[in-house]
Amino acid sequence: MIVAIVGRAWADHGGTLTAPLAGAMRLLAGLAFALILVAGLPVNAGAHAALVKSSPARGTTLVQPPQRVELTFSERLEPAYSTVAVLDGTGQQVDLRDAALSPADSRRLSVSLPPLPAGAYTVRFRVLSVDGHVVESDFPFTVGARGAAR
Ligand SMILES: [Cu+2]
Repeated sequence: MIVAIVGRAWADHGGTLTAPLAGAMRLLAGLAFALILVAGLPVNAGAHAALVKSSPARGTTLVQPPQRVELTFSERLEPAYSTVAVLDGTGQQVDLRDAALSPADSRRLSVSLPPLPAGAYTVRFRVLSVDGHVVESDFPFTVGARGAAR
């Protein structure tokens, strides 16, 4: 049905094309549109746990080192299979290894930090949403030089 609608719209604009070419173009346009719809479906209808908010935010430079990293996801997470770690510039894990979901809201995952020296850090997380899908990603943040003076 969608293909038919797109095909008709295309035909309205491409009235000067010869019939076989117009048919092929109509089919291509329909296919492209259908592909876009299919590709968009998991995003629209899907229940993957997407990261919607973080503290520190992705890519920020902080003057004061953060005391913890907090992640908020779009879906509830399975506590046994959801974790977050903070790594320093050499890949060494520097958090206090107490990553846990918030008891009040299982969409929120956090881990606490010791006083971090200035430098570049990576927050790496791997979470399982209650629909059974794993999402794994990471993002950087930086602690500025004045933070190290504390
Ligand atoms: Cu999912």
